[in-house]
Amino acid sequence: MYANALLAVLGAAVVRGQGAGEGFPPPSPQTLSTTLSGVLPVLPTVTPGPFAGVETEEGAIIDQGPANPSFEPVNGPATTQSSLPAATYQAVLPSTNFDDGTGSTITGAITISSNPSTPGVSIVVNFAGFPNAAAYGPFLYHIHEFAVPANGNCSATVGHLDPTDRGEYYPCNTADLASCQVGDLAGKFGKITQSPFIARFQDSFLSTNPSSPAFFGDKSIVIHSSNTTRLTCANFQKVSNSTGINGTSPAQPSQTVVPYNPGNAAGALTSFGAAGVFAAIAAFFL
Ligand SMILES: [Cu+2]
Repeated sequence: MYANALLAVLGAAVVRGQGAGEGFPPPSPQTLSTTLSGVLPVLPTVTPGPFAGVETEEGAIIDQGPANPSFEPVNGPATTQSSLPAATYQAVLPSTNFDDGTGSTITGAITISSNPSTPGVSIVVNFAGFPNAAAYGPFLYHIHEFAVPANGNCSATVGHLDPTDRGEYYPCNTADLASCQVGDLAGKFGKITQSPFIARFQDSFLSTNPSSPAFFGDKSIVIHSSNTTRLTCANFQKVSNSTGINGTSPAQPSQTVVPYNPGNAAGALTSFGAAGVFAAIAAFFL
């Protein structure tokens, strides 16, 4: 009942949000200086110096290069993660978007859990409330290198989780996921083109081991518009010491969206209560 009520409210919000977004141009690109951007969206071995000749917007590259299937990361392909510690992490989007210029608020959560049966992790994405896809999409989402600070500044998360030092000039080659940026979820699994967006993926290269360079648990998720404007972001929080989203259950999770209070994710999880969080997570996978 509770979940259904939430969905009804959410559905209404989605309709209103899409209506509000129609007819409005995307937010004006905000090109940051290299010193403010603090990210290296270039090929370190190809482009001399950080950002040389590369246009960036809020710390992310705007125009990617052409497909280059033979390109390999500077540090070699990503390492397949096995024998990971049992853990589930979740990033719950805040109730207010970082950039609300689209007139729609993206809500929901991404949950990532270690996988005892196959290498890597299981990823369940459950987002809703995207603005009009024709105007602002398709949407990108990545695991970024740093956590969101208390003021909610998504730009402070800097660039993508990229332990192999691939950079993001060349698009991810989906035929060779080990060559992609580890944090480039949109590149590996596809951009978001529908709302709600509910999906489940297996990823071999993310780690729940805090000592691994591919550890994501102290990092963040960032959702961008098609021009890479950062629309919203949230920090991953450990919600369980078990592999909560494994098994043979159907790939399609429910559309439950975890309630969220303004502020940082830690505060929301505390106020929501551990039992509620676990119930919500369970609802994801039923
Ligand atoms: Cu990103």
